[in-house]
Amino acid sequence: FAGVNLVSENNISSKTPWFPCHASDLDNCNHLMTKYEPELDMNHPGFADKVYRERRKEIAEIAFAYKYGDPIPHITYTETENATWQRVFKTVLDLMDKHACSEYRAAFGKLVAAKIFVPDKIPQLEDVSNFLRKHTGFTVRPAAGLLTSRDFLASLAFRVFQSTQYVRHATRPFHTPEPDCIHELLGHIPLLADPSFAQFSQEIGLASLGASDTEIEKLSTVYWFTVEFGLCKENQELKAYGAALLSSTSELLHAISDKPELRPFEPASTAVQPYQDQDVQPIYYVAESLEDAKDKFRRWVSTMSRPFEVRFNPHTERVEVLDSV
Ligand code: NLE
Ligand code: FE2
Repeated sequence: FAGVNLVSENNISSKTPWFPCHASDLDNCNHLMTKYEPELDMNHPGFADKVYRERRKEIAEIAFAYKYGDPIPHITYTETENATWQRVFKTVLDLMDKHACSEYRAAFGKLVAAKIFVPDKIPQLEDVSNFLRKHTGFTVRPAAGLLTSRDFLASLAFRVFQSTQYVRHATRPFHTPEPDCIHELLGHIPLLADPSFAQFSQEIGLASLGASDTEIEKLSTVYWFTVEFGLCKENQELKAYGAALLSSTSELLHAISDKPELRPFEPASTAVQPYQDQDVQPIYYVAESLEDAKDKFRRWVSTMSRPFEVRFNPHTERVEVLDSV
């Protein structure tokens, strides 16, 4: 970092949106998007299910009460919830050998070996967090639901993954438009244990700190088409690395069918592609490899207009702001 100076916070323009500077500031990054709340969305399978809605509330309370440094509270999942996990877990096991990228398969194997991934019981976030910490320094904190992009991306800068803890409705095990812990666990956790992918995730997060609303929109769109729905090549074959593909049997099968349009991943054009989040995607972006996605992302992000740079100091868990001359 020769030639770059640490600048005081006063040097950040007053127009720069607030952003967390220490991992404990993530206590303030828990703003929710309300569009999927089972209480408010008539199409939600839990809308007419009072027991489900009560359960969601109970689990959301845990996330709202959570503070930096707390152990993640243990949840005693019901038989129904564990059964839903089991149904999805089995289909993922069946499909991953053929359709998941090698990094995912390797990490998945480690989670099984550590007895964190077992067929009949939903893993506890605290165990998952300790597992990730050992592999990549990522940790988990509980989130009450779908967070705003700004809050969600900011946490990645600190190698913190905000994870929901509730379970999708039992009547729709193979696809849900909203995140739930089955999606986080089977979709995101394996690749967050991969060092190179963890780095990629953190870099998206670092780029988001203090970014304008327009840039946040672009970053979250890139996140959407890579971390959530990305496909990549492996020996000329198409493989899934996106979490929303790996956690949804229906969407994975759709993605590898001849129905969707496949385009090469190019951050500049991918970042402005509109998308919907209600149903399976009509378009997917294909990277040459995970490394290639990361390299392309890096090159593109360096063209963003933010007048300062940031770096994460893992010893203090603090983001340092640097003047970029
Ligand atoms: N569609 C995914 C699933 O069913 O697991 C969740 C997507 C969350 C963005
Ligand atoms: Fe996700």
